[in-house]
Amino acid sequence: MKIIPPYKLFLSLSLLVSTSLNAAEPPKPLAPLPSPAQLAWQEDELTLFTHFGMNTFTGRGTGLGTEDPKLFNPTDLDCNQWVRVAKECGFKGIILTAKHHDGFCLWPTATTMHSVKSSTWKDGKGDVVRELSDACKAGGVKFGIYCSPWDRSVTNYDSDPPAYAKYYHEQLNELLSNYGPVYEMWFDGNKAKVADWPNIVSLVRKLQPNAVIKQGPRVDPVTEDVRWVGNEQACAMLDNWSVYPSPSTEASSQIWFPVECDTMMIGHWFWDGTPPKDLATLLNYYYTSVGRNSILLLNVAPDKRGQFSDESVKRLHEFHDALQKIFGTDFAAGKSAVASNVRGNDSTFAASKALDSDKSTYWATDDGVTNATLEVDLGGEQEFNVIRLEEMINLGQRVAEYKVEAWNDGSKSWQELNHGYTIGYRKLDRFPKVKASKVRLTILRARACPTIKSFGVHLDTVSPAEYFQPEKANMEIKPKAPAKK
Ligand code: FUL
Repeated sequence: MKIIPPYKLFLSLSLLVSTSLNAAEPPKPLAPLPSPAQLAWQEDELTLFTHFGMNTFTGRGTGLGTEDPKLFNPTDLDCNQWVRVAKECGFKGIILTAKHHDGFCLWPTATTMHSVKSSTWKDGKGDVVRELSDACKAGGVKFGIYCSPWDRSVTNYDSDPPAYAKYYHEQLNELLSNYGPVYEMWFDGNKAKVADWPNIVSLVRKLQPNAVIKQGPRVDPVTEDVRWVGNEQACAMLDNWSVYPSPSTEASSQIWFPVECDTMMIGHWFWDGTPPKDLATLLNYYYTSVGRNSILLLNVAPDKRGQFSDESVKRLHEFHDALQKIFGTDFAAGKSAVASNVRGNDSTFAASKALDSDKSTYWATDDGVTNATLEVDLGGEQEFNVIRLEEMINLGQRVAEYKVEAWNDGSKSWQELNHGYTIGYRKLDRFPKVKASKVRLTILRARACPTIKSFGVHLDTVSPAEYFQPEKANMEIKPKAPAKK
């Protein structure tokens, strides 16, 4: 038997002790926090909206409610095509307008005859909600429902709110009981006023406990999970807190209430024969939504056949390929990095953790350290025009102000690329191309010690240069207060 000399035993014991002394506790989560459903929703990043219904056939944006149900007649509905395209192009969910403002129901509801039951499509035996929910299940894409509170097909909407509330309640009951899991219940705020709204929210919670609820009418206190961005151009504010009301207010209590950005790629919500928006516009939507701590809910209106047009499919593929090209290469990945402070000097929270591909690791500072830098050596000069920052939002949203700089070899000084505020799930900062061998992130203010999951450096050669000028890159659309829907 090999005898271990006592000095070796002592050395390995003291090594054990010192490692455990250096093991720092992870930062305590900072309330408010996302629910598991809100977190999963945010991680989807890209989702599709499909406005399909009576308006597809009449060409109206807002139907009257008096349309003849026989007008609804898709010649070749193919929900599997919607799902296939969503999957191929990186969209994780599809939300269908089961009922829009005109009140025509895409499922054979027992509540009204103003539905697919009275149409010529499949001799009144069709069910679009069923076809899409089945296709989503088969294809592994999440299924969401939009059911407009405002309904122009009934006479009691304004005159008898309790009677309408009962009717609407029953419609939701059918939709949320008979079609399997629903990941997002999308309510619209447009002219929405349904008596006893809290009951509607509880019904969704009861029937689909894992769904996120998009806020429709503004009813206090807020009990929904997701709020509207305040415009239809997928443009979130640069300073975008999921903490609501924002920490800059005096609010005594706050909830996790992230922003959702919806916009249209084709059609004015419903199919109207116009061509899809160009690739540069779609990429800009991505930067101003996913790149500003939100998600992109992109409307792709199916045509009168009930399919995405060839042009739409082509554009979605181009969008997907462009994102792969831009974000598939990260010049900071795996490079060496140093931080001004590392939590407990523990390598678990080292600067390098923001440069690995592991989404569960992060750079963190000691408690109370809300001013810190992280410097990355790119290992040689690189050209880039996008910086990507991500916080570990399951521990709460923390950063309130930061700046990003590049090392200028000529002047031997740091040159500011961007001065920003919130980061959240993801922040993408665009600026005209620079060449540099080092980049530095400085956290200037935070609600508690920062937890940075990722710091990426990218080159976008697809978008036109004008989108990297400050006027476009930092464009904001102030929401009309209060947000309408
Ligand atoms: C709005 C509606 O009025 C539009 O028609 C569309 O459905 C959009 C997503 O929400 O409030």
